[in-house]
Amino acid sequence: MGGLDDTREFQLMGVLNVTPDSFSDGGLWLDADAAVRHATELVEQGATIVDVGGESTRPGAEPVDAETEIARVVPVIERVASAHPDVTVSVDTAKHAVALHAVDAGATFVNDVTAFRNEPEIADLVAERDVSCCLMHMQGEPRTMQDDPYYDDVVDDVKAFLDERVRFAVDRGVAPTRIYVDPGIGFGKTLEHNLALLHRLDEIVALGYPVVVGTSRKSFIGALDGAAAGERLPGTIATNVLALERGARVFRVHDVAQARQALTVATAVLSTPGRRAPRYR
Ligand code: HH2
Repeated sequence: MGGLDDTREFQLMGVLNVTPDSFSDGGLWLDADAAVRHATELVEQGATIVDVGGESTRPGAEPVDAETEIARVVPVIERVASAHPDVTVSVDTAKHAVALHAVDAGATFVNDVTAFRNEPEIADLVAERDVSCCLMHMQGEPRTMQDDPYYDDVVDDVKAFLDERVRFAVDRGVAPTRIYVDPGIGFGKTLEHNLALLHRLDEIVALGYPVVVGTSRKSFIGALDGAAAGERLPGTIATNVLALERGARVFRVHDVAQARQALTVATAVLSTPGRRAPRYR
């Protein structure tokens, strides 16, 4: 499977939104030529996975129909897959028809923010075509998910949810080695929920599936220091490094080159031997 190399410490999943309304890059890559050019930039900067999405999932986003989503993503996926055979092309969708056309066009990874709840037959497609998938946690649906999110214990609840969705996928025939999980930062979560998930990410890692983390430019960063979406790279990098240290494997980011440098340095430090147990006074 191109690009999904389990021997790497971390992998970068570059974000490519072919939408008019994504929260930080909406409208930039709606034109297929511009989208394909941007995919090449992401790959040159170090992305081993390019995640192509045709529907925004930002809070309050209006849903789009399958035909519109297919028209946006399929021509881009086809061209990116043929231009970059060593790269994993991912489709960010919760619709079976979109996933099917995307896989036919060369996608080998299905990133479903509903973890196969919206259209469970995506699990059968992933199983039959032996492609990889990311199962993400979300409370509610994008239009209303930020209204009043509630958990008994956000980390325990997200972990139990992901465990249940992994079982569902495996029951439908998906190979366990094809499964990635994601706590869904910003999807039906308050600032405190996002911080708890990042702080205790090792508990999600303990599920035993590679963990994907998507914090890139998200509003919880702005909630902490007032930064606008285009100014949240330092906060994104801080969360990526902390998530790496806790065992996350795949980082879904808009700014691939910068994340790669931060994670390369962090990996070098973390893999240097000789650390003594910290002493607290
Ligand atoms: N976040 C977004 C979309 N897809 N997929 C995974 N696995 N994890 C995430 O955290 C995640 C995701 C939202 O970010 P973005 O694509 O930049 O914006 P939009 O949904 O507005 O297109």
